[in-house]
Amino acid sequence: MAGVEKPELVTAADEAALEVAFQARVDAETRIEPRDWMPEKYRKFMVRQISQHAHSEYVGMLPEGNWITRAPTLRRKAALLAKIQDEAGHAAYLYSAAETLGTSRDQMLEDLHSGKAKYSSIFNYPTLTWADIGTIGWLVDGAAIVNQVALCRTSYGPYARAMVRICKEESFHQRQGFEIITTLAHGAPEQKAMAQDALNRWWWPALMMFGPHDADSPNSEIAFKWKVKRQSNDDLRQRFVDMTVPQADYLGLTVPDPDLKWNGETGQYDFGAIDWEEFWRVVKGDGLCNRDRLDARRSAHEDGAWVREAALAHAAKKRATKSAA
Ligand code: FAQ
Repeated sequence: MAGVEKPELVTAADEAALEVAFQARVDAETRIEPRDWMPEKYRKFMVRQISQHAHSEYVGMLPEGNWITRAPTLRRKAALLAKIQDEAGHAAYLYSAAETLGTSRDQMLEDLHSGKAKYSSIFNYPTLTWADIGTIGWLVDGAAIVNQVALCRTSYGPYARAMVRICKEESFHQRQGFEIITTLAHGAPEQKAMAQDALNRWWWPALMMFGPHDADSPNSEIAFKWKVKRQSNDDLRQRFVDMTVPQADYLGLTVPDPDLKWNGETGQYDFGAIDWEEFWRVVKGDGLCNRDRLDARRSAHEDGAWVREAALAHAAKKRATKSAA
């Protein structure tokens, strides 16, 4: 099916017809591409979600970056470095995908640094021990995969394609985390206690990554209509719980939820209430590490100004040499 390109002059009637054609394309599972006509609301919605996602990958390097110098072996250090570098790559693909919608990287970074833009709540929790690094791979990347596999079929082409590659890399991240946690959980009693303590602190924040309950999720209705979302926040959260509890059992660790129990009728785990007050506090900037994370990103941006200037000067010089030739 050919793309619906924007005509030069658009009347209100044209606009309504274009919107109908746009929705028909979405309903027919045809990907929306950057040069296709799209409603302004769709464009803004995608910039919001993709840029928040990019910021999450970008800020998400910080909790793990904290442990590069303290990784227990050279092998662990090499794997952690590679993982963190992958997260930088994910941010880069996602910023590029958002740029195809007409925003700029400078604008997105300004919104992040000013505190205007959101990023995932999970990255506002501290990494206190090496077990936290294993737990981030196991739970945080594990939750990210559950959410992002669904996004590989999202309606905006550049975002969906970025997600395919990101998911492949996230599954390596999940396995490296699970391997760290397996080693600790099957190690000395002190190591097992570290693994349990990390699970105690990261379990509930990991469940919060999926966002508010469906009934309190203002973006979901339109996200389903535009096939940005394919599965609801609660359905994905449930899938994550069902997948992760048997892994904790295998490790001999206890999920910190007294209400967690298998429900033979639904074929799923029932689990306890999430502390939504904590969730919103963290989302609104008052988590344990929100200020540190933004300060670290702002100073990295300022310290890197000379690299950006040098790269631009080099590109300008190359262009000038090419046009003179
Ligand atoms: N944290 O109406 P909904 C990763 C906001 S990547 C902060 O349900 P929606 C990889 C939401 O933005 C992790 N804010 O929203 C990695 C909205 O506010 P707005 C990031 C949250 O968009 C691993 C408001 O609440 N993944 O981890 C959160 O339909 C290890 C109402 O919520 C993505 O970004 C939250 N947890 O559903 C990196 C995936 N939840 O914008 C390093 C793409 C909700 O109206 C190390 N995003 N909010 O002002 C999505 O799938 C969706 O945006 C959801 C939220 C599911 C996150």
